[in-house]
Amino acid sequence: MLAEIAHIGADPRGGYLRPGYGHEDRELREWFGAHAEARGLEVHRDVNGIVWAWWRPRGSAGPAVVTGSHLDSVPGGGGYDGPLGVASALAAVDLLRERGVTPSRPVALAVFPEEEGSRFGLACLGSRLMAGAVAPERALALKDRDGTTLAEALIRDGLDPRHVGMDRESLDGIGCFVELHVEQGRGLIDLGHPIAVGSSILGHGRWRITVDGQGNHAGTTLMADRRDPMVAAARMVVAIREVARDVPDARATVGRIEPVPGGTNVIASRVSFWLDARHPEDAVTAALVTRIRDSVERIAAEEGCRADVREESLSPTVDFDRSLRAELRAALPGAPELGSGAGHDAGVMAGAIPTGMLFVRNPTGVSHAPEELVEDADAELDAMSG
Ligand code: HGY
Ligand code: MN
Ligand code: MN
Ligand code: MN
Repeated sequence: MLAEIAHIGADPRGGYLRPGYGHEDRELREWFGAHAEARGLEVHRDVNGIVWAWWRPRGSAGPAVVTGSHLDSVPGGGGYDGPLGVASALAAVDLLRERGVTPSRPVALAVFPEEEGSRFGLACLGSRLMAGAVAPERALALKDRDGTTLAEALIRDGLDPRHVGMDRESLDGIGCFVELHVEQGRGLIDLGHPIAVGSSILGHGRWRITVDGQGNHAGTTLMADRRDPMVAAARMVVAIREVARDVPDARATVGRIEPVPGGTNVIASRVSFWLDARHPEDAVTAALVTRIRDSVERIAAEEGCRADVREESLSPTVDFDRSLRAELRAALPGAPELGSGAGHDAGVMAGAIPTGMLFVRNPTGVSHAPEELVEDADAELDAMSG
């Protein structure tokens, strides 16, 4: 199934470029919809842009069992982060039918939009809207790099921005949500097992750091006369690494930096960059960011620049539902438990309904990069059941 979408949103630099609510997204949703309809599932897209495919066997009743993931990617992302969970959800329906199992509960497959937050800057945008984890008016005002607001993107995508938001009725109809996802680290390589039950998700946040200096001419401005925000930002990025390196288990990343105006012979007037900081304990993340703020302000002053640090999102560490974890472990004898350093829609849904995760071994241990991999043998159910 994944080979069928391998051509969609290929990033010329390698990997994939599949921003949420964009045309690649639409192609991917159509792929999912066709597979779901071919299985007789009832497909619809809700007010938040989440695509649902329902299997309501005759006689089924009660809160639904939901599984699924996302299809959007980070820039240069791998082919499994998201799509593996969606393809596995479809394969799970096939397997139940092959084994003649008719679920006593309604079953739904879900595809959440803009999980990576690569377009509008807020991760898990679709699931946050559904779970009421972001105020609709704040979400609708989010802008992409072209200045398009989410509201405009929704309209272009055939959705009505006035209806986005917490979907209490849908949440009340769901008994549990389980997301299967490629493991994005080395945990299962080191444990020597094909699959793990998710135990938790690392708390994580994003901050935008804006450094203002004096734009000027590269040739006429002596070094002593410069207030160069690019130099200040570069020093800040190194300082961030130094601060995070001496806090055990902390992770701090700057993967995106944008100088303005960005001319080769121009000293920048402004440099923006984004901090992604994470730690198992939310208080430690907060302390880490405080130390980073202090370094940023000190360096800005030393470089004759001004800096602004603005929180864009903050998600607490999430522990998955204990009884669901026990059920998943029982279904997969011998499977270890693993915490996730990566965020997922399941991390947001866990705030609203009983939620769990399954992670499938990634033999490269690399993710958010083209090398991300899953071997078929590890993704087959019999491998999973040990
Ligand atoms: O950023 C994350 O951890 C996730 O892949 N969105
Ligand atoms: Mn993902
Ligand atoms: Mn991801
Ligand atoms: Mn000139």
